[in-house]
Amino acid sequence: MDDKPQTINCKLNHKQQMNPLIGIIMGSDSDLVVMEAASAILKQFGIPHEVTVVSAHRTPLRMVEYAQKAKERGLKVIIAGAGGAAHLPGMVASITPLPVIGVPIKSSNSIDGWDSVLSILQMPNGVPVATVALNAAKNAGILAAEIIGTCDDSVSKKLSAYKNSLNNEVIEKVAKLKKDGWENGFD
Ligand code: RP5
Repeated sequence: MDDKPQTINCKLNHKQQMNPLIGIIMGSDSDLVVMEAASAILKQFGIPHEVTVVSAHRTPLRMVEYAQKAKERGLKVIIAGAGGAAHLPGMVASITPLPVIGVPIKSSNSIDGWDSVLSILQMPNGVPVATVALNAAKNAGILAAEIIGTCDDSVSKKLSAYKNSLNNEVIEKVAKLKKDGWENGFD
């Protein structure tokens, strides 16, 4: 038996870098107010993506078609947001081999948001959904970018720069706090 580790080359070619790599879907256009944060951060990282509405309950056949065709259309990751009885991320994950990131949304039919969180989080063994915090579409976008970054150095470098900027923001606040004292706040 050959126990040499296999080389996996997943570098994206130019055409792949131009087409949408990430699909952002949501159960209703009323979710857009939350989900647009995923698109905004992906734009910041220069990652092509698409945004559309796919409802597990109102358009089940569209959901199946979207999930079945996602990989062959060149998508690498799906971000799926839904509120209330939030079945979209899990159902899409049950069909596609792509990683699915779920965004629980506190929506008009949510009791308190826990309904959406648990509907997306508590998946059975074999069908994972990477669930972010309630309404945390920005984090879903960052996680999707990190997955793309495993194959694309330029994206990975942008993520490192982004994390450095988060670090620097805190260090600046620490210096300001030390200089001005905590009683004056951070403004
Ligand atoms: C869910 O129902 C959607 O994801 C949305 O969060 C919620 C409410 O949808 P609308 O009634 O606003 O269309 O399926």
